Amino acid sequence: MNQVIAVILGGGRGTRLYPLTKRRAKPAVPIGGKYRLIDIPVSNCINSNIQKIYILTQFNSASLNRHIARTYQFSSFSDGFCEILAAQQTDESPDWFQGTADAVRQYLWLLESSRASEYLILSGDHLYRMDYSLFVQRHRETSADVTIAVLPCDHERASDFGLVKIDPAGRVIQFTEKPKGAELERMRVDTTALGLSEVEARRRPYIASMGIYVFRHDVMLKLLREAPHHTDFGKEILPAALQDYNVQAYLFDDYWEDIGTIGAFYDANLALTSDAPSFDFYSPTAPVYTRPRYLPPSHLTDCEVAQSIIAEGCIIRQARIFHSVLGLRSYIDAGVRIEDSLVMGADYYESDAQRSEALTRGLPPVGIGERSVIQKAIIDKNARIGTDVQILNKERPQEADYPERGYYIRNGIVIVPKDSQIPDGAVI
Ligand code: ADQ
Ligand code: ADP
Repeated sequence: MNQVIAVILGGGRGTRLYPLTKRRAKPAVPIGGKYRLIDIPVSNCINSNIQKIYILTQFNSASLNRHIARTYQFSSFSDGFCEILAAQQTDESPDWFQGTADAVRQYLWLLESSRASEYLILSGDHLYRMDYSLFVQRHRETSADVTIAVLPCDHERASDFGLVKIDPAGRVIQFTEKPKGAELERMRVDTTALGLSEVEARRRPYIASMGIYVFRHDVMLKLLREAPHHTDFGKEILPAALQDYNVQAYLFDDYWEDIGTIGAFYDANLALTSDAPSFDFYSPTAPVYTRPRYLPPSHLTDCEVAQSIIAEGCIIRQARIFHSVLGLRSYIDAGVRIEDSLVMGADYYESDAQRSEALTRGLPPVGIGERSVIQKAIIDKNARIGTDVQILNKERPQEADYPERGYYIRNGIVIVPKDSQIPDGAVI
């Protein structure tokens, strides 16, 4: 695995996760109470013995740089690294990354000088645990030029993905990016060939690309250089490669979720709280790494908590918390009720003096004020929610933007962005 370089596509403008991406790059979006999205693919790499990692991002935020620099340091006796490559203006490319392939192309000059045998192209917004060494091994065993990780998929979600058809030897013979209508129907296959039971194969009759690929070094350089107008792997590079190259499929049939939209992100976070979650952070063999912090354990007084995850450093007083994830340093005051929500916590603690000073300026302290009720919401870091606030999405719009009032609504979920404030008594 020492010959493999991982390139994580950290995100375009992050519009589908807005407003969580208002002040940070997508890979820095917090997940699971204490991690960040980027920790998932980076941890998978480390657990697969891949220690040469680049993260491509459109937007170079302070929180992402700090997180990567403080978390992923390899010993000076190893040749491992984890570096961010942000879109930048150069003489040859004065523009932003135009798409996934273009992002990689703009850094080809750097990749080319490496002595990698393969590139592992990964997405920054997927939740899954995968041993990439098996993926690379399969790529080598089949003498592939490109290998695409795939999984069986149902009809409902099929048109969100790149779909493939494969021959009995596992070679990809057709690739169509997000087909609809008749074109989608044409991509239907018999997935019993992949080992699915008759019943399962009827439920999941498509083979979807997971958007992660292994490329042979020279093949990737060729594909990206020969067609400079091809800006996207799924739309252009892969369909075009089928003709001249040995493109193989690698079947991964385990939990995998694309969490690039607010709805999927919210569902994946809350799914962590279930009795038997499909994905969890408790693996004895493949841990998810994140920045070590010296936080005290959480302190709960007289609370009622069920089906929830509570990160370190929280202070929670006489609150009722159900089916929710509370992040680092969450401060929850007496009489609060939180249901079906994701509260990301805070980057810092306020001292008593800072809290009273905030109050004299008419600003609620960081955290959730007394007697407030929060339902089906995402409260981003350092938010200041006053007392007797009700976040219930009363009017039930699915989408709305109220930046001046301190919130947005996406998929019916109320989102209070980082550092925002909701005044005492507000009803949403
Ligand atoms: P999508 O996820 O829709 O489909 P895309 O939006 O291109 O593809 O994103 C892929 C990854 O690249 C994401 O992590 C995204 O954040 C990142 N990305 C997008 N634009 C970028 C840019 N300009 N610079 C840096 N990073 C960028 C893809 C495939 C499908 C496949 C699905 C599976 O195209 O074939 O089925 O992934 O989720
Ligand atoms: P985490 O990884 O814990 O989410 P971050 O690295 O994003 O945290 O941010 C924590 C940062 O918050 C610290 O590095 C520190 O610079 C900053 N910080 C600490 N105290 C304050 C404060 N009172 N006001 C604003 N920022 C603060």
